[in-house]
Amino acid sequence: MDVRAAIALEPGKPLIVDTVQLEEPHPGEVLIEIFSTGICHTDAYTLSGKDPEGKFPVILGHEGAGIVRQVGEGVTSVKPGDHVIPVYIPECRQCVMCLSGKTNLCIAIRKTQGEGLMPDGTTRFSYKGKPVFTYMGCSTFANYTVVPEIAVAKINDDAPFSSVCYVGCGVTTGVGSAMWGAKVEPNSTVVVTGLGGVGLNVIQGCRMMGARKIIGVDINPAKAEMARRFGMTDFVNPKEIDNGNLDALRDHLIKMCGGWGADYTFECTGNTQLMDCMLETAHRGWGLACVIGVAAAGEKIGVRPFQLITGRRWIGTAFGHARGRTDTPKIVDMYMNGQIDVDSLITARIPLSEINEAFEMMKRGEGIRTVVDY
Ligand code: NAD
Ligand code: AHE
Ligand code: ZN
Repeated sequence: MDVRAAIALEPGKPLIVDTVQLEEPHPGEVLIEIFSTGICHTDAYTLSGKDPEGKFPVILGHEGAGIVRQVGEGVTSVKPGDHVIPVYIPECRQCVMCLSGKTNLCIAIRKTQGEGLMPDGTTRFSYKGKPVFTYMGCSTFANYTVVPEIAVAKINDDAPFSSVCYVGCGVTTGVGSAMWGAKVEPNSTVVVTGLGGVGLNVIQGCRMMGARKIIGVDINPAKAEMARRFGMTDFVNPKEIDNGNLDALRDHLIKMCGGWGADYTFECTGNTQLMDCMLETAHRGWGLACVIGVAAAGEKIGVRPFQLITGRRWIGTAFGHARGRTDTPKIVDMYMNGQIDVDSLITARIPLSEINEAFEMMKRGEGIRTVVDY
């Protein structure tokens, strides 16, 4: 069938909005009509050419919501008409990762997904007769997409697509990191670097868990107002602390947390120097530093091991530790019950034809999340 899509033909170039061809779902796959998709910083990262798994031409996008229109042979968990979110971390419930109960990082189709292919090693999209790769198993910058059944989360039928598409990545990553990743305790102190689409959700997650002091750190002071609305108690602009010297920033943050550091830190920019700084800002004896931001291949983090010997702990999280099919609908329900605010963070809604301008806005630091409504 013909579908409308934004195609990334090559790295670093604007997307082409055009008609592409989509094949029917193969066995074990699901055709979804996508009604809305958010634009996450990770889409911009892959488009930049720095992602070692970036394959081109590709249809990016991994923050979508829509309705199942057709299912391939053998599909039993969803049916046409179901409202769903495609998830980039699937949940097969059979692999060693899923069965461990210790991680959300299902391994069933990770290899082909990273190669931009469906589990059977082929592609479903094509453009001008040539195959187009799938992105993170989702490719939501198209008004129809085909995804494996194990990557389809069924959600509340009443949830508005234009809001809950964002649950497909940023909301769940942020809120889940506080709730399921770090398991923030009541009355704790927290530092969050990067007050964007993910960091602000970390902040609302930490507030929900009862943190008493939440320090937000961003080089863009325009982000502070929204962060305060979401629970930030103090704002620090690193540029104003000894001209951006990160040792000085660390000492400043440690002092703000009472002298021994923060109970929890969350790094949401992808800057590796800040990741080191956030480990060193964690409390002596027990502080937990959580890496969320994505850094390019070849970039490294490193601190003096003494920092770990003296009780600081380093973890990372993908999709906020959320199990794709089990936990995504729970975050949608939290939104529907009014426990979390998603709408205030969606600062622009646009048609697909304006998608390149949305990437430019992200680069300029304007707004928080942009959603494309098909
Ligand atoms: P965003 O563009 O909305 O926000 C990034 C924020 O970081 C901006 O406010 C920017 O001003 C700030 N920033 C950039 N450099 C900074 C610096 N040196 N010091 C302080 N602040 C700085 O991006 P987002 O969508 O919130 O994504 C944030 C990061 O999280 C990206 O690296 C993205 O790839 C990653 N991510 C990871 C996961 C995961 O599962 N681990 C999920 C989603 C996104
Ligand atoms: N191909 C990238 C992977 C980057 C990465 O870590 N992605 C996160 C999700 S970011 C969503 O916005 C993730 O899920 N990681 C777990 C996984 O298995 O990829 C790179 O840099 O190599
Ligand atoms: Zn994302």
